[in-house]
Amino acid sequence: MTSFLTSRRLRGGLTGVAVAAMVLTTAACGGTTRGSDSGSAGGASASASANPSATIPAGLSVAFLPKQLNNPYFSVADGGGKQAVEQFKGKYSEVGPSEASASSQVSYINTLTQQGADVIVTSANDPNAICSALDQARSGGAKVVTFDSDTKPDCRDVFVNQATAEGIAQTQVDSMAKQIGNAGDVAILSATANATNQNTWIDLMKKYAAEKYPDMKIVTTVYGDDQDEKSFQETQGLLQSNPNLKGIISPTTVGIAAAARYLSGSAYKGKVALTGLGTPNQMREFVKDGTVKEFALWDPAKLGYLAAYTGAALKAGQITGKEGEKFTAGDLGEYTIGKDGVVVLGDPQVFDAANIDQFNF
Ligand code: RAM
Repeated sequence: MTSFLTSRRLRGGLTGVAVAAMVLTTAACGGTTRGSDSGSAGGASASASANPSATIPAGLSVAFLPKQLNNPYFSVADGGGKQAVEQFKGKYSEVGPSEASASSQVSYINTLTQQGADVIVTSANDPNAICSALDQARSGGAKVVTFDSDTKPDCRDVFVNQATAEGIAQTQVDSMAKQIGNAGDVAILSATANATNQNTWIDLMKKYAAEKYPDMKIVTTVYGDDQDEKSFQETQGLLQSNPNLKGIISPTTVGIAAAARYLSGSAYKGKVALTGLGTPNQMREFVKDGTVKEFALWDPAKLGYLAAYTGAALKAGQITGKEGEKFTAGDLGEYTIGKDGVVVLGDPQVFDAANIDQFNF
């Protein structure tokens, strides 16, 4: 099977050597927790593996439970998980709600517990709302990995973070500052009001902007609930009620795509800056038509892939979730558990007109 490391990112007529070199480069940039580069995942250096030689048993059932189905970001992320589960010969499934509301995931967790799932990989819509359901799943023997958006740390075994929260926040604020000359009113268009990841990034963006760019003011935050139409309307509302707005930061793939669509068909196109977190495939047309200069993300498929391998390593007894433990995540190589049971995938990637066509997700 062709690895997504080569099939998704590295296209065109590259030689085997070039591909190998680029994969190594990608790995070096992407794995802040790999090998001797303990990076920002907590800086653990001691090897404390539970039983690193334990093998992943065939037939592990691994269920992905995203914030919501019908979000292209999670389709790609869960697809990466599926690829990993097929590699280690497990049984993959994906279940989830159609809306990303706080308690919408509870009934799915309860069903997975009844079915005896070995591993549950979930992006939490709320830090607390699914905790008692996850406790029951874990009492029944399931290992719980959060990815993308965490619960409270004691509700899961490991959180697979896409990048450090600080890195994600700073990338977006720096991008906006650069585009508006470090000054002016900026609004945030978020996803749901309870989402752990969104709220962590928003807090850090506000702090970082206040310290680094005192003339740039984050004046308001609105919520599109990761629904396309609501996000579109919230963008329209922001522009109407904030006539001096210089820019919008949308740290959600659904929000930024809807905001870009609104801006591109309005008089604000090219006048109000938009940045945040988006998928290249959803944002390509808006970069090409000049609505958006740059935005960021990580490879969601790699995030899902790493999360699946993390769950398998937990269930196999290779790791327990303690800082310093190491495990191998298939084609992505070795990772180390950092502080508070967090594994970090890598650095965010910035996309612009010069590089966007190199990415297909
Ligand atoms: C949306 C979701 C997800 C977030 C991405 C960037 O798809 O809110 O949780 O990580 O955007």
